[in-house]
Amino acid sequence: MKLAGVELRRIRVPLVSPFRTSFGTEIDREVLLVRVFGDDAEGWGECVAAADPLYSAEYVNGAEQVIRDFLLPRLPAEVTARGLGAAFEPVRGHPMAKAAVEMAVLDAELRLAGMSYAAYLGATRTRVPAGVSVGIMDSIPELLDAVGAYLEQGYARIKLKIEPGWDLEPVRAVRERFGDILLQVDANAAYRRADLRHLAELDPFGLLLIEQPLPEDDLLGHARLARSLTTPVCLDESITSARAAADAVTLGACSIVNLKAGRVGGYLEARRIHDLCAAHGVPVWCGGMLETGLGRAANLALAALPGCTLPGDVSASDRYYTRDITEPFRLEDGLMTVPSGPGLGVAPVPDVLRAFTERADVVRL
Ligand code: OSB
Ligand code: MG
Repeated sequence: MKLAGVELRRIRVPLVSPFRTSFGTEIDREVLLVRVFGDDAEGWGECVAAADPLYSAEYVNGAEQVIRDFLLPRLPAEVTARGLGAAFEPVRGHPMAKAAVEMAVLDAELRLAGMSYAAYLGATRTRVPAGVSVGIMDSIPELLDAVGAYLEQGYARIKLKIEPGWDLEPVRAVRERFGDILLQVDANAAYRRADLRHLAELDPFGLLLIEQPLPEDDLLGHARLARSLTTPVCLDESITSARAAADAVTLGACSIVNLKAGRVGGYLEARRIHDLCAAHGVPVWCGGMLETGLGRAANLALAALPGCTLPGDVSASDRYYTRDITEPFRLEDGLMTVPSGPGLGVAPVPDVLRAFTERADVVRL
């Protein structure tokens, strides 16, 4: 495929309510969209980097600059998604920037081929159960109201964001009120090795997993923690590549893996992690980064792979946005439908996209 240019578009989409994690609060999502185009091809990518470098080192302005100055100049004349790994390899880090370009190229390629992301990745299901990630709230009653509403809507699993000072009490309150639901927690690296005894107090609550309790680079700490907890440890931030995933599993740092394309440089690397985990009997599930409908479409394809045996953070559009930039994704009987059209199977609605756009620049190749 030959590309004529790439549009880098910055949009700002308001969230239905502030999303608070141990690393910060997001009120609206500042998103970088990547649109590649050529004679007969067009494809969309979504960069999951947030405004601030709090989840990981990447942030949206930096990702945009890396794409413009270092990734686009490395695109070969004949572009394929498969070839991008080698083309981008000399640029260290910046997986979210790389993933956004790959997502757009793969969309264009698959649209030309008439094949869906799901079919390309090897999805085996047409609908997947959806979990929901519930932010840190100001009070327990507020949390119980939010969780109750999500359960009523049909979400199959609840994930509570936790941090020191907001962990045992919210988990106990949710268990007491809602009983034997599928429940897990995500600390986004808010604890330290010295918190091992405290985290063990979560064990009696029968959680599905605890996600990323310790810092990204602390695999040894996670291995020690995993040995002393009955709650399974799942890693998110630490899993930066297929090799990191293999190392973490070999070290016993986790027994479950969160799959996120942006964190690992793209959907192709995410699928490698899926395959590797499946081969070792390690359950995986599809994580989320508050994506718009574009990233959601691709995540649903990933979530439909056979090794994704736990519900993902692939919630309906209205969990995040009053108006999504694509036609909204809906939850039906606790399930999300995996797009089946060519490429992502969805595209931005022009009027909505225009309304949310702050600026758009075209880079000619
Ligand atoms: O750690 O999984 C995370 C959102 C932004 C950054 C990191 C995370 C999250 C979520 C929300 O938990 C997942 C979603 O529903 O998109
Ligand atoms: Mg996480």
